[in-house]
Amino acid sequence: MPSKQGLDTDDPLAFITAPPVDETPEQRETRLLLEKEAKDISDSIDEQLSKERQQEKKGPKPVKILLLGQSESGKSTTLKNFQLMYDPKAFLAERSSWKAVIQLNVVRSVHVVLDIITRAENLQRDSPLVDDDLIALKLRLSPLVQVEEVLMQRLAPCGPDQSDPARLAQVSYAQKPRGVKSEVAVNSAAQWKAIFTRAFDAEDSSSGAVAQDDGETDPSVVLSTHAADLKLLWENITVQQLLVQENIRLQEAAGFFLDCLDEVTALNYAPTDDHILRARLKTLGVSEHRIRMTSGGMSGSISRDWRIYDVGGHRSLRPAWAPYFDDMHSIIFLCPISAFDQVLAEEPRVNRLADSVNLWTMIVSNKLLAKTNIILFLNKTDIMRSKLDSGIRFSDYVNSYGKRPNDFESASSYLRKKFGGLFKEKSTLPRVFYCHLTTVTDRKSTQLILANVKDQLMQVYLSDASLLM
Ligand SMILES: Nc1nc2c(ncn2[C@@H]2O[C@H](COP(=O)(O)OP(=O)(O)OP(=O)(O)O)[C@@H](O)[C@H]2O)c(=O)[nH]1
Ligand SMILES: [Mg+2]
Repeated sequence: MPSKQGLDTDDPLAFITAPPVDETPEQRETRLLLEKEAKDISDSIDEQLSKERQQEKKGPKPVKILLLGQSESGKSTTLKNFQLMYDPKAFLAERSSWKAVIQLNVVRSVHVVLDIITRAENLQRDSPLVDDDLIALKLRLSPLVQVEEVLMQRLAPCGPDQSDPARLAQVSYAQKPRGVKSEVAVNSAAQWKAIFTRAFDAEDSSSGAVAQDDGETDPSVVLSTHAADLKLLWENITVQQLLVQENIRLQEAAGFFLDCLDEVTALNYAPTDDHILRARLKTLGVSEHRIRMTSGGMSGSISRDWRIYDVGGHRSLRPAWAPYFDDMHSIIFLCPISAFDQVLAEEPRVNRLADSVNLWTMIVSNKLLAKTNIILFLNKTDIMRSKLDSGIRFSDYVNSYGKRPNDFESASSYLRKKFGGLFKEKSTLPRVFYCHLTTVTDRKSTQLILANVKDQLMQVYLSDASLLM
């Protein structure tokens, strides 16, 4: 059937791209020129992609590693360590983007403290616990709440993605348990870093063309002008008492920076590597990170492309893991052992250690992963130590621990045996159990472990003929 414009085509949408009926010879010439340019560009992109595909087919297959574990287990922090060690240039380029995340972590902690003071005020209207000085301090710090909004707006400029229940949960403050503030999450690492890098490069430039900030909402300016008050708040005895009363251990919470206010509130603050490892930004979806790894040996050095996949650990995000299982060479599974006395933020009836054990059982018994190399990181050992030292009893939460000593060595070796036992029992094919006690926010110790993991995986893959082709 001929189209509206008499085009002899079967494509019902052809008239959209067809030239106008009254086109002049000059217009036709310009159009053809533009069309040729567009085609040349498109052809060169196709050619590039095809070359890359050919290259991938010809060269050795990349080594693929999947980071798994519940939310806040330390997956993204492990990825940062890999990048810091083996792709430091990329890590350096992203330094400015992390500044905003750390600022957001700071104001979030402050927001928690301000809310606690408000609750105490409401509950104890006539009590002298919250005195006039503390109320005045709280009022002076209220502009920080606005800064939190500015930073959140920058991170998710279009607002919550209504189609994503996890993201929606992140922005809904009201549904969180008492004392727990919602967090910001990102879908694609590249996307948020691009947004922040643009914003902060503009801020650092001398043009003064800082996007939408004026002095009153610019996070760096507000934090620096309130530096003294922030310290007063964190050092305030009543605040410390209220935190104890409400059983909130902010120091152990993700993204805690109130212990280094001098550094993070400085106007020219540039995050250190250690601060970047401590920064908290929740992951949504799955992101792929490419790193070129080189391993030296007696017979010379060998290079391989590694693809590391970081996933979101929130329960609603776990169904997205399975499509990555069938061609994965190795899994690093993280269990935050310090979470033995905590519950899941998304499911307050579930103990976090029990959730990790269930996840571990599911992963090691999964048939698609029967031949996959699995490495267990029993992580957050620093917090585990301080919890046990402060008198929190492991056996109060893990009945089977019985009367064993409440110290780190006994509890960690108990957990290592439990996880190892499940691994042996549930694996459908025999394989070696690799397990490390880690604190992935500690660069030095983590680098030793990652170097070990790298060499181990390189050995495994060099002996696998299919990976060499
Ligand atoms: N003290 C301490 N903090 C840690 C350790 N590992 C990770 N963290 C912190 O815990 C927080 C959560 O770590 P992430 O790496 O973001 O956790 P994740 O597993 O990627 O979490 P999702 O993205 O929600 O799945 C961050 O603020 C980290 O700096 C650790 O061993 N010790
Ligand atoms: Mg993450």
